[in-house]
Amino acid sequence: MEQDLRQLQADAETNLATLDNLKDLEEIRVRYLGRKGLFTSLLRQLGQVSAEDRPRFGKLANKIKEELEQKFNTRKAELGASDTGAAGQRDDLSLPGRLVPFGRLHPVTQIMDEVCSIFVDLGFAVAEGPDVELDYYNFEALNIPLHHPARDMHDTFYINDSILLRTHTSPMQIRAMEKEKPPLRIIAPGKVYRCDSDITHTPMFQQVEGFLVDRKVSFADLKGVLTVFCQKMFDQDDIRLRFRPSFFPFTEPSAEVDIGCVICRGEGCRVCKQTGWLEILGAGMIDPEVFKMVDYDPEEFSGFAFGLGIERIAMLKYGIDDIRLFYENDLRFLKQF
Ligand code: 2NL
Repeated sequence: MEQDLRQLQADAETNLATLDNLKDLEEIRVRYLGRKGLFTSLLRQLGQVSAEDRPRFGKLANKIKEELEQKFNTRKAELGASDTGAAGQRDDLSLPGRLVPFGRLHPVTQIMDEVCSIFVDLGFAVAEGPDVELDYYNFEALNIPLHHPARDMHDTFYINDSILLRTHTSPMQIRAMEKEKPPLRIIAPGKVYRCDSDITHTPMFQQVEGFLVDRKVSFADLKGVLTVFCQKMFDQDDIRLRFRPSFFPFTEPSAEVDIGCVICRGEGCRVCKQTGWLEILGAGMIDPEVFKMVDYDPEEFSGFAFGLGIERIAMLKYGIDDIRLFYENDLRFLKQF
């Protein structure tokens, strides 16, 4: 009996050493260790062995079986590394690797992050808040009372009489002023909504507004901050800025700010419509009426505020002429950034 067991083990090991693929390995494993294999039929003969010898042979049989199983597993792992299975062919190591699809940030998000980080470097803190707002924070507190003509400019999505989708991120700035006393330097980035859609408008767009309040803040401070921002954003130290008088209900005086065209450098081109200038943001000195709404004394404090559209900056930076491209989710477009 012992002789037979050892012979079986030796045969199995010889087979194992000479085979060279997983298919043969499985065949041989079944032949020796399978339920109806050679090993099992040998064990059946254990019944004919004398009761006295049986435990010894039993133990030996178990030991040999365990050893064989171990050796099959080791060989299987060795072969597995270089075998493709069914066809019995090896991997072609010269094939190029499979590319893992790689995600990236949306171009508007990339510009948003860049804008925010420039203002953070200038000492501004970031305040975020809800897209669904109270009429009070979106309009009333910003010196735009009910029936004020400025409400028409905003094409607001109303949810009910007092709740709406914010049309700008200024509500966050009002909340910040309600909570804290000056000095304050805050930017409010986020999505805003207006019922409008054409090549320069989408119903949702993204905005960064910023404001600074302290004693003796002047229009010169506003010009300084916006100049540094434009220099960094457009990577151009000698960038030119132009302030055109304008009107916003929440600032006085107000201005629209242009930069020298970054495409033609002022020569006149399609993007700047031959003017040499590009409008990039609106700004002004915070209206005393807004200060009164948050219980700041306009005699003691002054401040500036500004707002800029992120898609507009992305369009200028990348030479895109239709804002809707950003939100059509066409991967052929998005993959370029
Ligand atoms: C634009 C113009 C602007 C502001 C936003 C503001 C906020 C507070 C008080 C006063 Cl809390 N002003 N924001 C001021 C001037 C212009 O945005 O063209 N945005 C795209």
